[in-house]
Amino acid sequence: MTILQGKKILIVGVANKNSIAAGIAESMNDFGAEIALSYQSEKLKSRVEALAENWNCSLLTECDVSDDSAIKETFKNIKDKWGHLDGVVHAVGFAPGNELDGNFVDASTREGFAIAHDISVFSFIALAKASRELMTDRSSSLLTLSYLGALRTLPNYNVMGLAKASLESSVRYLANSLGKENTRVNAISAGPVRTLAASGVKNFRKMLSYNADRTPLKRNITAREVGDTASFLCSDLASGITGEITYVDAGFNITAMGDLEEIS
Ligand code: NAD
Ligand code: 0WE
Repeated sequence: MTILQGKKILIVGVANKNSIAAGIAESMNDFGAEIALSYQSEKLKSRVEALAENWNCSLLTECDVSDDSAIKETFKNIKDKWGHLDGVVHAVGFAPGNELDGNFVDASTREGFAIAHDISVFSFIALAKASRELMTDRSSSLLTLSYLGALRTLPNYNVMGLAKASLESSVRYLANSLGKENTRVNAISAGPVRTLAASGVKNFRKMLSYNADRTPLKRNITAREVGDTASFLCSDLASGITGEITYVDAGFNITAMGDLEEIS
């Protein structure tokens, strides 16, 4: 299928083959998109280069999203190569490790809050600003990745929950702001996936099995499943959808109580 044929899309946030952004790149490549990738730092360059060979990736560039000049340079490279752009995928999230360990009130600091919101939220707005002239008036779309911790508490997610709440609000404000230029803005709220960002998290294995047991589908989701929904949302099949948070979580968010068989 070729629902993304002729679409040029920048994907920000591939670190390795397990990244959700890698599942998105793989799907978008299968659906016919032309892909540009950006990676955070020199350290990741060779790994992302090797992955890019598997996809129809014609542009690879370094971009630390906390650095305005790096963002500017990234879109200059895209403008020089392509002249325009049809989509930007933001799959970036970060808080300092000590913010995500222990009781929310004990763990929270002013600096950690600022970093989490800068890297995980403002960067999406910064990408929207910098891509604007390349995307305007050409049925383009912006997509970001959220998590249910935006709306509900869970152990240790702490300041990232606040950042995801702000990110989801940004989706609505950006959608309203850019709608008249025919740019759509959406988020996927994904269920837990074992990625680099998840690997440092205490008890992540337990969380995956807790989650799988309680979803209607009785399993966890894959990065490729997130990728396929991303392909849909960035395609013209989704031309009427903007400002929306789409759940790819095997149904976890809809339940208040699961099956009671196992409970004493
Ligand atoms: P990942 O570690 O593979 O990806 C996170 C990416 O963020 C990495 O590529 C990293 O290089 C990048 N990044 C961090 N700081 C950056 C900076 N300053 N500049 C540029 N890039 C930077 O992990 P992932 O789980 O694939 O995360 C992708 C997105 O998905 C995040 O927004 C995360 O919150 C979200 N998400 C993850 C899960 C999960 O369970 N893994 C679930 C729902 C949502
Ligand atoms: O959004 C995420 C990942 C967020 C994340 C993870 C880390 C770990 C390493 C952001 N910054 C960092 N910084 C680090 O130093 N997810 C949805 C995956 C995730 O992360 C959790 C989770 C889940 C689920 C952290 C605590 C509790 C649950």
